[in-house]
Amino acid sequence: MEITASHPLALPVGVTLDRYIMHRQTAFPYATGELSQLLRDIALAGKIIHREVNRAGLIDLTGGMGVQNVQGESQQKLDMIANIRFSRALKNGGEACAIISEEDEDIIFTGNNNGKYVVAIDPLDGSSNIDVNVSIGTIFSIYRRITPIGAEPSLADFLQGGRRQVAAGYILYGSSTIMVYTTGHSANGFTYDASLGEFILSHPDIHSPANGQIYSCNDGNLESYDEGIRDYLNDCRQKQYTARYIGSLVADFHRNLLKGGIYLYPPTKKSPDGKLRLLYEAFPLAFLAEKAGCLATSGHRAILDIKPTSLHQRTPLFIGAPLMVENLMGHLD
Ligand code: AFP
Repeated sequence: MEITASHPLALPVGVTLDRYIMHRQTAFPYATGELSQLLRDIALAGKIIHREVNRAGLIDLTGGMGVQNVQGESQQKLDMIANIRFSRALKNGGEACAIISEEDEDIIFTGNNNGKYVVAIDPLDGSSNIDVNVSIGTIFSIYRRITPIGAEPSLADFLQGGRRQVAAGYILYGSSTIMVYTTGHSANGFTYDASLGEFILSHPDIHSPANGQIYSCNDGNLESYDEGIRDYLNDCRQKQYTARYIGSLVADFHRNLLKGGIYLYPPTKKSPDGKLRLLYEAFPLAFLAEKAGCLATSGHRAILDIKPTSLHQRTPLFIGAPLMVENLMGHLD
């Protein structure tokens, strides 16, 4: 067989996440490399979760723990494992002085009081999909601490507001595993090549379409949505848009980001403040979304303009293609 220059075997492997992070760091002369290392720690934990998710059915990792997390949701075995993996990676790394997680009520102090950063994380989102081989994800958000280095970090470090994030992103464990993140400039995606053990740059400088034809929401909640939302959804149906809802925020968001669409989780009777968490779901995705040309709103204000008041605060979330979000806003009071 002749291997030509354009044959897949002859093509370069591409840029690894490590190399990309290092390259980006050199663009900032005063960068110390700590944020870069923190991102690498997150990627490493992501590789481990990729492994656990892929063999979950083989080693009794599916199913619930028989307990509820701080959100009152039933905790899955993989939820707990992902939480341990990420906490351990961040503690061992040394760059993060504190973490908050969907799975823990209080701030987790890493013991690294000289660390410059705090991390808010949803270690495994969409966990009700684990047992049925449907895509799930990790969402993370990073802030530079505002408490003095060396002191014990505090709640204030986490309640700075979404626009103060220095990096945010997600890892989607889907038909392939992909890490998408931004440090406030472009949004870039790295697909995991398990045979090499590397994330490889596959989606450079993501720009989402300005408009789209996909809408994603839990239709079963329709009766409990406000009239404006129902109106908008009716409009989508009349235009014969495509309805797609996985029930894993990361997966729904990622598809819409690439193809053009809107994700909606409005207030419902059961969750009048919305279901999703501001600090480790809405903020990081909104930060990333804005870098990729999308919009994110609670229906009242841009998600990134919400002033956070507590660690596990919830918010309604409407996020996606700017023209679709603007059209939705036109239906709200
Ligand atoms: P779980 O982690 O409990 O499955 O929740 C997932 C999630 O936070 C988000 O990923 C989904 O988009 C949303 O909840 C689904 O909620 P509904 O089941 O109420 O539609």
